[in-house]
Amino acid sequence: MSDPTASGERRRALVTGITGQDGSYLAEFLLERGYEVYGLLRRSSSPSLDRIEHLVERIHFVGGDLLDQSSLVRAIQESRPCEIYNLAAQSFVPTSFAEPVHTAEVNAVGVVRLLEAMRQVAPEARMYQASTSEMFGKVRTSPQNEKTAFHPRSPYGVSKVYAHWATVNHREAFDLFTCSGILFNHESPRRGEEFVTQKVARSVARIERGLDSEVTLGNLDARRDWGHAADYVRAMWAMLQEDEPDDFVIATGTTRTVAELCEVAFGCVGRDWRDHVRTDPAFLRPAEVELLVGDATKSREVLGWEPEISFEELVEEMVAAHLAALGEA
Ligand code: NAP
Ligand code: F7E
Repeated sequence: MSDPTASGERRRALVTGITGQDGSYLAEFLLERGYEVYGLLRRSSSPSLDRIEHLVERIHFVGGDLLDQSSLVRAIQESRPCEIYNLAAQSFVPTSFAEPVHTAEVNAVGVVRLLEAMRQVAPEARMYQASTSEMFGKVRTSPQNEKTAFHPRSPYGVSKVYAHWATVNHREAFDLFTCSGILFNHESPRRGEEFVTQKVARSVARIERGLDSEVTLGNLDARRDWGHAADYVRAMWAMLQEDEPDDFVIATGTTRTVAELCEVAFGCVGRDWRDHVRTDPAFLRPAEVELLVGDATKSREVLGWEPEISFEELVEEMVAAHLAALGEA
């Protein structure tokens, strides 16, 4: 395949998972930098373009699915990317317990399909793989960095460990420029409704507007290192601009419990979270990740990456977005 930038064309990026939270922020980021953005769109009875509604005119969509090898080959042939960002996944941990085989097909084997398509069609391209702090699972040491051993605690975590090592192995075996970004939890007003930050933010707004009186959660003691998706997509791009491919942890270095998240979120509207939060064992997981806190020293030193949005600003933005969507009281 010819080098698309050789003739002075705009740089091209292929983004899988473009309809998801990170895909929408990454598409904005790449478009701002003058990239021609191609988004892989899988067939569905009604495409979920809500998060990229404001960008659809500026994105080239190519059909494809991580479950289908030939569609990935065609998507790369059509888009001729310099950079491939693999953000597509079955990303909800509880669903991975209910659908472990589907999760493995998409998140693990799907990545091998994409790596092989890249090797066949665009071996000179650079690829980013969306790895996760869930790979650390039952953590061996804290904080977790690129050298911390993996011990995943869900079919989701297991699938991502496979994909991580497939990414490393294709780099070592076939000399491909493939990077694995080990990102800790990152959220935004575009976060899926089922994740705990969005569930809490939405409930705070509904309670404030008198539409609900309480929210039911699972484990309030679990600790997460929560950052903002807009900060984290900058790191994805930065990894692919380095001279050599490598793996990087992206995290804020601070950790909070789900209870602390509730305290900050209900505090945004001057309420005491203990008046509105109840728990139900139905939301507990068969195996839990109790503590995550990342050490992003390498990213700071090599990529010059730092998060800019604080946890409090993030939660406030999420609650404000729900309040605005519900309208004035
Ligand atoms: P998300 O909002 O759940 O988006 C997932 C995306 O994957 C959607 O665009 C979805 O498309 C697409 N997808 C699902 N199955 C697919 C398939 N078979 N073929 C093609 N596309 C498929 O996830 P996110 O929060 O943006 O996360 C992006 C990536 O980072 C994921 O790989 C996730 O596992 C990983 N990650 C996320 C976090 C986090 O805290 N957000 C942290 C670490 C790693 P549809 O619209 O068609 O469903
Ligand atoms: O759970 C606890 C739950 O579902 C966070 C994905 O993006 O980040 C995400 O995975 C914590 C867990 O995210 C409820 O038990 C309590 O300890 O928001 P979550 P996650 O499982 O950490 C990683 C990095 C990814 O890679 C994933 O793709 O909150 N929790 N009560 C609850 N969680 C949910 N969802 N709902 C509750 O009611």
